[in-house]
Amino acid sequence: MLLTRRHVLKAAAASALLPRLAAAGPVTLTAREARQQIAPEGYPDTAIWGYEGGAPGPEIRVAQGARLSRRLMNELPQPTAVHWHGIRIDNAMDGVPGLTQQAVPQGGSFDYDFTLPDAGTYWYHSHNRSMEQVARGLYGPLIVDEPSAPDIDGEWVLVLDDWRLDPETGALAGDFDNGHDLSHAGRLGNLLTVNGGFDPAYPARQGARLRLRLINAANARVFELGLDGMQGWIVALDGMPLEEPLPVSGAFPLAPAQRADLIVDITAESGTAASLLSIERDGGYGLCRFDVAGQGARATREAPVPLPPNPLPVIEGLADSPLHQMRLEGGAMRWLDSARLGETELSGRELAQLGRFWALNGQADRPETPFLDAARGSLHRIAFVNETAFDHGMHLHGHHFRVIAPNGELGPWRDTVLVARGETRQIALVADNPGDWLLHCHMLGHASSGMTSWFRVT
Ligand SMILES: [Cu+2]
Repeated sequence: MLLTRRHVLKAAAASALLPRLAAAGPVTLTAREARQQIAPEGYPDTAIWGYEGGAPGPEIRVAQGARLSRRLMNELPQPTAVHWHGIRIDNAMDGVPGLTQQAVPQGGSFDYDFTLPDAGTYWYHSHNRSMEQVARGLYGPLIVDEPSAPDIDGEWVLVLDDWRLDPETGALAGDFDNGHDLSHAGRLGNLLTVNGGFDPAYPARQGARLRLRLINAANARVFELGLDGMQGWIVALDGMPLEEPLPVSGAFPLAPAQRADLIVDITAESGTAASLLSIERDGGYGLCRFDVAGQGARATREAPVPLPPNPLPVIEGLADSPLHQMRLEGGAMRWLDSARLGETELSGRELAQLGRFWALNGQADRPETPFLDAARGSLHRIAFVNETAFDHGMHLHGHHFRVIAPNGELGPWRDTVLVARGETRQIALVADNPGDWLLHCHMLGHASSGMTSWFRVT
């Protein structure tokens, strides 16, 4: 083709437009390798994988009801995908490779675009080889603001994690799928962090009322949390407001993937520190601290009012709803006799050689047919029967559910329920979000070695 002056002019005009088009393009979320000071100052830094090169990745904050749009760019040496944990999301945006999308190859991209129906504290994380990719740092906070904010003086998003580091080199231990971790409690770290660092400090005033948004991003650790130098209330769990704020007294658990929103009043005096504590058998360890300088409000305040409720479904006729049992089986000390892998029944020994240590209802991988095939809008009870010697945090995608208390009353809305060893926990689920949804243990090594199933809503 001959280039005419008209063609040249058109090309020039197009190139002049390019910078503007690029600037107006989608907001990216790049998953890439980076280095970060995870261990205390004086120790070497650590090679991580992070969104925008940070662990946690950038805080994404949107208004309730708004759309979120992000182009995932994969600069990792592995395929990846992003799951938006706790969001009652359009199924195609849920980020589960092999179920809702293909994993994004190295150098590839994927456009996520969805609305956020509920206010609250959520998070995003890798859902491909998650036991490795989340341990390497691929997670970040996702905050959805209420139309009217609670009466507070400040707010901190606190992402909790534990890391398994070599103290000499700062390197992350690379044994992500070692059989001992998989068959026991999962990968537990030797360094506890908040927002990707050791014992970070935040400023505060005595008497200040703060909102703390706690997110457990650890692979397997159930944090037992306590407060020192502040008194507070739990006002939301897994993003969803409690009907009445629950005063914090003593320790409260936060299982992997769970969130808790606290409203706290700083009681520590100016010149001292208040702390978020990890309660262990031999005492409490500070996870992060609030250096108190100066005085805020003097008067003791009344308990906070509940956060505005989210548009969750109504649960009626629970006693008449079908009850589905899911047995949690296997692991160390209760080794599987046998379980199915695909259509094949294998012995526990054969499964262990294949890195499978757990099963859900006798199936040691995600089955062909769904655990539950629900009509849209129908109400179901699921009983998680934990026959193992370990705790498991069971997570449903695309939905929140209500925990059913032993006395039959409906408890808080959650997306992840901790089922202690030997315990049975029932939940009530309104299956109102169409699609194929994962149901799995959020101890990520357990999920990859047998504890993954799914349900369908049509
Ligand atoms: Cu588990």
